[in-house]
Amino acid sequence: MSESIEAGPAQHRLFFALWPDDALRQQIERNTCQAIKEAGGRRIPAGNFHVTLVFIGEVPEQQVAGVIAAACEVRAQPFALTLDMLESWTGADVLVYSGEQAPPALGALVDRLRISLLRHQFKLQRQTFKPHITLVRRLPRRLPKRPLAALQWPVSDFALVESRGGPDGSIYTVIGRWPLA
Ligand code: 3AM
Repeated sequence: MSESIEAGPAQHRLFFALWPDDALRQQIERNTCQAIKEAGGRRIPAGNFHVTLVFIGEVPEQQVAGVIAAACEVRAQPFALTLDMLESWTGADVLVYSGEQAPPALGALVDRLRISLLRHQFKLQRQTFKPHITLVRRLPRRLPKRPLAALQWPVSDFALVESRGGPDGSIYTVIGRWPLA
């Protein structure tokens, strides 16, 4: 058997996300650093902070263009996202910075991404969407939900991101960004 058959086609683990700029990343760090210290567990590096919109999963190399085409067809309005709560989610054992009020335009963006991916023949898992940034994984104990300093995020685009496993956790690469207008 040849090497290429044994290795199989290259796969890309992809998801759509809101991707903060450096100033927002610093603000997220400032707003959450005390809570993260108290929580323990494995902290997510600030460079990896994001809000997942749709998790797509493993996509063969030759189908990545289809994901990009699906993104290009999405039209959605810019919106303001507020994150203002700290909560731990059992099962996933994560600590997250979340928003109680998801703006309707954010829900519409998620729906349109899902619909566009389905039109391009991508199968998606059912996912309930609640906007959040994961701060800590392998949380050692559940923490009571509480308000946190609010982050006001003016969202003007969305990103397609590739996730690869690294020795110290996930390594994310932004493959493309699309403006909201
Ligand atoms: O943005 P968060 O941290 O909520 O947990 C993974 C991360 O979510 C999630 O996709 C985001 C980027 O990696 N993820 C990973 N595997 C997943 C799966 N099989 C998954 N979400 C759903 N199903």
